[in-house]
Amino acid sequence: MTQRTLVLLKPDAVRRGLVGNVLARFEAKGLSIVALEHRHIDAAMADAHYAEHVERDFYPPLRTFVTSGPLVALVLEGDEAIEVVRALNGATDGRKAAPGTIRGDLSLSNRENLVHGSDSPESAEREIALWFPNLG
Ligand code: RTP
Ligand code: MG
Repeated sequence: MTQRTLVLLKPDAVRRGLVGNVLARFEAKGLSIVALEHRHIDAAMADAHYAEHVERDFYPPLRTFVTSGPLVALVLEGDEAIEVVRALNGATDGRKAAPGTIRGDLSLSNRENLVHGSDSPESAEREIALWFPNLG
């Protein structure tokens, strides 16, 4: 089933010059970019995006990280896009993520792990509406 999912190329991806590398992986897989924006978010936007995590111990440094510089937000579309993107991203902790995945190949951190991908159809709908309210 064709799905849309919200992806973030987090500030570490922009700082490290890995935007092209990561986008190329998604495109090569066959996913289509249907929206894309370079953006530096504030704490309120970080809190809205990570609403499920705001009370967690790991959230304050995560907020600092995601607001530390510009990121690239995009919507990808394709067959089973939500699950496919999370498989390409790899496990959350870059030190444990499998080689061949974005995090497994390019990240050595549990926080600065380059990418975000929506984790369910409900999350994708909420996150796409939050980041791209004008997307039809
Ligand atoms: P994401 O939401 O970014 O796609 O990543 P995920 O589903 O694999 O991981 P999630 O559990 O949703 O955590 C969101 C982001 O928080 C940071 N994190 N830090 N213990 C920690 O220090 C810790 N745990 C998670 C990561 O940046 C993770 O992607
Ligand atoms: Mg998550």
